[in-house]
Amino acid sequence: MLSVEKLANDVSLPDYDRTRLRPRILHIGFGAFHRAHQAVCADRLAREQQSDWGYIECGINLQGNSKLVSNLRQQDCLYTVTEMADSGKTSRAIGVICDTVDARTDGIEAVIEAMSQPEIAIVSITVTEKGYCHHPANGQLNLEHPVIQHDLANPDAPHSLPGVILAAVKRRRERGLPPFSVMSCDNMPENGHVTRNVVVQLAEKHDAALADYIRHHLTFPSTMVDRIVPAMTQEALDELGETLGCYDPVAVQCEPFFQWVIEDNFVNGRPAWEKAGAELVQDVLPFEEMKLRMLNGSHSFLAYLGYLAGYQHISDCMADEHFLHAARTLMLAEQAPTLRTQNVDLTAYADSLIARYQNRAIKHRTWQIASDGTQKLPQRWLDSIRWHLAHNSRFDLLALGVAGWIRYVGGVDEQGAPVEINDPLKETLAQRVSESADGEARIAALLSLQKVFGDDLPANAQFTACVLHFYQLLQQHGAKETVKRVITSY
Ligand code: NAI
Ligand code: CS2
Repeated sequence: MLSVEKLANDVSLPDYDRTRLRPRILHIGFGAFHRAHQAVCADRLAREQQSDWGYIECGINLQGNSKLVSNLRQQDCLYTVTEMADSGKTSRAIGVICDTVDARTDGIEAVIEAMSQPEIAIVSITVTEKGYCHHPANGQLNLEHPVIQHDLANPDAPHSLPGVILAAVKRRRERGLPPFSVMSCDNMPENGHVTRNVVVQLAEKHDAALADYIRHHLTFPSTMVDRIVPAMTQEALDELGETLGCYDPVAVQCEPFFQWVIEDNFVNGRPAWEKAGAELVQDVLPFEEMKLRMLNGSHSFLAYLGYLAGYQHISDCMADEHFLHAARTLMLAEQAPTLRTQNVDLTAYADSLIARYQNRAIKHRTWQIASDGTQKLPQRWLDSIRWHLAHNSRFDLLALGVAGWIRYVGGVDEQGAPVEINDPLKETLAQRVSESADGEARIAALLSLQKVFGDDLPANAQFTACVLHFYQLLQQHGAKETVKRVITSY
């Protein structure tokens, strides 16, 4: 456990009076990313601007484990963040967490009650794309989702993110408390709109007046978030313990880079995030699209092709000149032209992304990024492919990415070993794979996943032929050689 007395001298400690903090933001999803991103920003504000904005950390995932939150409680809500550069590490202890509440240990009622405290002005979220229970292809609430079905039957004891938010809004309204702003920090385009959609659509099923209240009184600012924060492993925690001076089970490691662009649309106040490195803007969409397509799009390409090629980490992919060249070409030739972003030097942006991927101190597993592909592909690749089809331009690398994903979810790697697929549609994927012969039939079976590819892409002969072509190259030559051939003849 972390103990301040044992921490090494070079770990920077919160130098502010933690008792002054007010729990005004409730954050849902105490994952690695939140710990290294939004919480660090709030900690900087408390240190440098005497901000009193503190966090209540909240877990609602009944399938997850509550170990992190219980560990955090045992160490006085303190934990460390270590920035990893090739040139060295910098660690700081984060002190902005005032309290925690977890549905698994405290019950969902305690969660709703915490969200209904008068002081809560913002509910922020990092629950991964799948936590929103929406159709990734169109952003609408998935009413057939088992947790949504549960919440429709049990609105006062919900299990889903939209259900929990709705129950809290209802209670606050009944008590005459001011509404809060709901801020998604997950990697989705127009993440605020997606969140608003799922909450309002669920509300409509119960109570039209409540849905109307949400439309008029709550805001759902969108954000673009960026910092590479790999999942911690036991090995990384043990190693880090040596540097920190004591073992911190809640510790995270991240790259030095930090970016946060926030739509300035809050109903009940907000911290002065702009004083700690964030940008407050009117329209986040151009920033989100740029990041999702250039960064996340190339990440997913490297994840599937890199995994198949035997590269464990993104930095290993970067040591292969053909993978590096393919990632940069994907960004600049196939993603950049599709963007609405203005006044940004996209070549410089691409080069900065490659430099970040080359950071060998960050062990970002291709397998981790490959997870939840059905939730990620639409915004990372498929909208760009639609753009190219409409503009009659080239999308070879995007199609190679789709072919790589199909090989990956086929469940067997190039050495014949099983691939551990992590995806909310894992059963559906496995069924389609087992019921189709490898090759054209497999491609058709997977592309017909309407929730991911829509109706248009599987019906487009140019798209399916392109994916088939690259799939066959992967079958014949393997991922390493295919990427080399495709990029050398590009
Ligand atoms: P993580 O796995 O460490 O944490 C995910 C959190 O979401 C956990 O607290 C988990 O309990 C909760 N969760 C998962 N499924 C849920 C569900 N169905 N309902 C409610 N809660 C659920 O992942 P991490 O690294 O914190 O990333 C989370 C998200 O943050 C990503 O999916 C992405 O959208 C965003 N992000 C992550 C970055 C990174 O480098 N790790 C960078 C930029 C954005
Ligand atoms: C990654 C992202 O896991 C993934 O899918 O592409 O988490 C990526 O590391 C972040 O978006 C960087 O900000």
